[in-house]
Amino acid sequence: MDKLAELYPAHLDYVRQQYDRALSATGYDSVAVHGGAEHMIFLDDMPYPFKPAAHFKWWLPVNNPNCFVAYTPGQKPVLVYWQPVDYWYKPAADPEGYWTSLFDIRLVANAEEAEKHLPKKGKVAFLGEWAEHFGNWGLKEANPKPLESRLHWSRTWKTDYEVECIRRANEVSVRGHKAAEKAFRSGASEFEIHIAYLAATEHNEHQLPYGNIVAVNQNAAVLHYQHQERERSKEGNLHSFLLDAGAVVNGYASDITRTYSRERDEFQQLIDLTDEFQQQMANSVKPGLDYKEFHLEAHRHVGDVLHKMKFIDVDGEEAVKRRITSTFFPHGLGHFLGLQVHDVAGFHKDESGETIAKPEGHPYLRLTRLIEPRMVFTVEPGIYFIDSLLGELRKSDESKHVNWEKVDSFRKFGGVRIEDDILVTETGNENLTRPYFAA
Ligand SMILES: [Mn+2]
Repeated sequence: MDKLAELYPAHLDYVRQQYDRALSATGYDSVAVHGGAEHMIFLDDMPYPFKPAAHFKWWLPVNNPNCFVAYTPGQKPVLVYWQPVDYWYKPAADPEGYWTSLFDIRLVANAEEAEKHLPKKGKVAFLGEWAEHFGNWGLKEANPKPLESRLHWSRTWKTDYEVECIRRANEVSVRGHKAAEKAFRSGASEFEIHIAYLAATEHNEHQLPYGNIVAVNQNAAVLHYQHQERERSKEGNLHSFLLDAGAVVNGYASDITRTYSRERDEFQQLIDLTDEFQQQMANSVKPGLDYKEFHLEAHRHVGDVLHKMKFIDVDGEEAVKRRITSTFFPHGLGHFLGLQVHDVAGFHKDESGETIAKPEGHPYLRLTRLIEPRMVFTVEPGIYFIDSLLGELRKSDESKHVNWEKVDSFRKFGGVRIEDDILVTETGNENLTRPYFAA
């Protein structure tokens, strides 16, 4: 039997238990979880790519619009499965797979037919993207905050099934990363590299967990660089390549970044030093760690690398104190990963949804919690040469600590980021990404 088939029943049990607890704590008798609907482009007759809602994907791997999971504690969950009669588009195939026997499946031919399969008695909560006609169906309690924050809180701890999905998403994604590196080394354009990645991962663009960041040379200084240049760099003008790209397996994402230098030059040295402390940090992950501290530790490493490579004349500790490292490392060290690339509950203090504040001066950190087994998050430090941020540093009192000639000579490389996906175990961690690069 496939491992996912083996693991799925326990996952569904966990999801059901979490719903049982959350519904009873918030006073609901049942819930209708909507997977979402297609959205039409303004004044056009075609939809945007459909993305199922995370609430829905947590239950089962169905990627089909207008579906519902209807659940009443104590009863078998109902899947309302949309299967229209249509000769313009190919309707969804019959439900198939290891999860089908665990649902009471009702096929419906149009969205409205779904109504009669949704819970009617007692207090019914609705989770998902609201549409006006749901009001006519008698639904009204849309996305109540207390229920939502409890369910988000529960998604903190990944089941074995979820971990296996993320692991497989890593395996697929690394295939793409390897193909992309090869394309870069052969002088391909950003667009050609992007196509090589899609082919190797067998993903359509709309199936990616996020838009690929395919950044050659100084484009790597744009943190979420969103274009793909069609033109190749002229020989001698090709310096560096940063790829931040993931994959999706059964709704679960991977999120991986690698950086390459064309030559064995000083930029390669910067990559090596970043990779060294990234691995050291990733290997040190264990329960009890405070991710806020972990983020600040990364800043000290960034400072040490900048000092070692003589970009600055103060050591790591001092560079953090003077906030110099924030110019070179202006994003958070990482974030939760799961059904969403930036998964929910990164700031939760408890199930009520109260939050843990970010450290002062670090507004972009997305994870502030104490680390526990079964969490999955990224560790992704970076060092960049971003014109606008360097401009501010240059005008500041700290400018005197910077070797500007050296900094200027690195602008053409853009920057480096190394990102792995880490599972926290009882005693330490499992790196979900590295083994596939080694294979
Ligand atoms: Mn990331």
